[in-house]
Amino acid sequence: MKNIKTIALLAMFTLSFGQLKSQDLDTSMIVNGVCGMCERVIEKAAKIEGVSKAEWDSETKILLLSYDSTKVSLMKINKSVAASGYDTEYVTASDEAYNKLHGCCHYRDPKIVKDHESEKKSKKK
Ligand SMILES: [Cu+2]
Repeated sequence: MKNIKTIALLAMFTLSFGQLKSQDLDTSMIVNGVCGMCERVIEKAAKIEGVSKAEWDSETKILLLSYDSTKVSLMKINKSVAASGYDTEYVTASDEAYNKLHGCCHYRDPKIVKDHESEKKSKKK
């Protein structure tokens, strides 16, 4: 009787560990943006329920994600980021959301993108 209980407990542990492993998916995608302010907005928008990690890099434009696929879909994360005003690989932000961004974050404006690039170069010197 005791043995059966032990086996049942072990089986339960193994199952729950297996589930934890398969639930959290790691992925990455491109999100358009230019600066540190964009980083904060993008990461906050991406970190909805079910997302355990959201890290965006302004130089590579890559958003690293870890999310629980049983709680949230990748599309939902994309839509949340787009709603904050940023274009993702899969969802384009509405002009309305984009226009609400801070002036220096208007990544669709080539002049602003260029300004940020020269900013970075001068910082490196
Ligand atoms: Cu910005």
